[in-house]
Amino acid sequence: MLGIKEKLKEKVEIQREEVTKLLKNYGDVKIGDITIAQVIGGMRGLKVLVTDISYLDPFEGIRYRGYTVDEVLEKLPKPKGAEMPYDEAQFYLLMTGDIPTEEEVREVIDIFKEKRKVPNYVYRVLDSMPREARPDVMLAVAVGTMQQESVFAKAYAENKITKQNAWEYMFEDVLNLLPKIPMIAAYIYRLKYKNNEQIPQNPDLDFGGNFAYMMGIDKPYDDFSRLYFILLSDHESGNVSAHTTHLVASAWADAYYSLAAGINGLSGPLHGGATQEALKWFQELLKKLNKIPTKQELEQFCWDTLNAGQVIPGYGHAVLRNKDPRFETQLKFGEQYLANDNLFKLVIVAYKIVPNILKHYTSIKNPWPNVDNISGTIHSHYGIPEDFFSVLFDISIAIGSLSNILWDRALEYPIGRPRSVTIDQLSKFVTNK
Ligand code: NMX
Ligand code: MLT
Repeated sequence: MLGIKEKLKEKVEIQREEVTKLLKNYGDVKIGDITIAQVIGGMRGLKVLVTDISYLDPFEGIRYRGYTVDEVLEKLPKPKGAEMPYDEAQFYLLMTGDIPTEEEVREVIDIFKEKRKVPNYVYRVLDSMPREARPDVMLAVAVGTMQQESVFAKAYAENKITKQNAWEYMFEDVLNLLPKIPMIAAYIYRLKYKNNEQIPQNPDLDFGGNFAYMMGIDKPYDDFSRLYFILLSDHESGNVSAHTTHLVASAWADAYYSLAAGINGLSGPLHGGATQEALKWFQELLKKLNKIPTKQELEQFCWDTLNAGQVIPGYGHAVLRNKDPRFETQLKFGEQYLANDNLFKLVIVAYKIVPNILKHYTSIKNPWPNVDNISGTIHSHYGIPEDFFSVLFDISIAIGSLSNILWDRALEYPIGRPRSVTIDQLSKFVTNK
């Protein structure tokens, strides 16, 4: 068996040749045009990023390295007795493009276990932060604090890095950093919400299983953790958090700086924060009526939200134009384990009604529930407070974003640097047409 590093070496060589060929022979070929609406509209629809980690088809949904969500869940190896695959297997898939064998995933599990011990100074920094600090801020601080561990930064300072070998140092950083993220997240959870009563790691457990164990939450939360970390690991690297991580790394910042930036990028209510907002919206509705609403009551609540000039959180998407398979997969999990949960019942009722309300607005391009619509309900079912939700999303994006920046270095992508225009220039451009 080839180890993950040797396998990557082989694949990097092949992809480098492909990129060189494309640049050399077809560098001038146009793959699209830019409109003023796209320039003003957050680059919506513009294909200006390149990644093989995942691809988002607007109608079919996400494919990780070519595999649909269902295929990934079916094909990746699972821990004994578990319903969901190893997150380590998803990492292997995103990194190499191959579904790992049991032996191949075992190598990653062993590396992750060996590297998951968090330096003590990180805990000291976290302990000294105000208890009011948001948990995702604490996670970003913890990751930033560990920057001094970066093998890439050290090698750069010693003039050891070349364009060709940069990815190997990045690889070391990625393997050192990723396994620590769920450990730190669970520590923050217990510190903030469980009176700092920490649960030591269980060396027998995998990435997702050990996270659930350290959180102190019983089965099937281990399987939900594994599932959630897979589902949100990447979305064609174009979402704010993944894109931020990539952009920061493009200036040859190391994995620690880059991921800390991505964690901050996830926080906004239109992105990772939407999980919290969606749950709040459902809770408010339930509190107001004290029962599952009728169709009319739910419709009225939607109109009240929209007429107040607010978005209905958990619906819509910047790219997807159909139902999100990541929503559907969590729905299936909910049907199995949350059938008696009132909030979950509300998610199902809303699924049938809210899209029809949103369809009244022709400007809304996707009226369907997105991934964040349901995750908060499941997190809260397991007792997790709302402001911790983005930390859970952060653990997921770490898997995809770190795979991405490894490949960015491997394929020698340059620093990201788009050009800008002024409004005046745009106006003149139109007048001169
Ligand atoms: N409720 C009300 N209005 C909406 C919604 C919604 N759920 N979704 C889109 N719109 C509005 C949007 O604000 C825009 O209004 P205006 O023309 O006045 O500026 C119009 O519909 C067109 O927006 P779209 O082109 O359909 O969506 P866009 O790509 O701009 O934004 C989101 C995508 C996801 C930011 C947007 O759908 C939204 O704000 N949804 C609610 C928040 C949310 O659930 N975010 C989570 C996204 C997933 N994630 O994991 O990050
Ligand atoms: C995500 O997975 O981060 C969200 O669906 C947002 C996006 O892809 O734009």
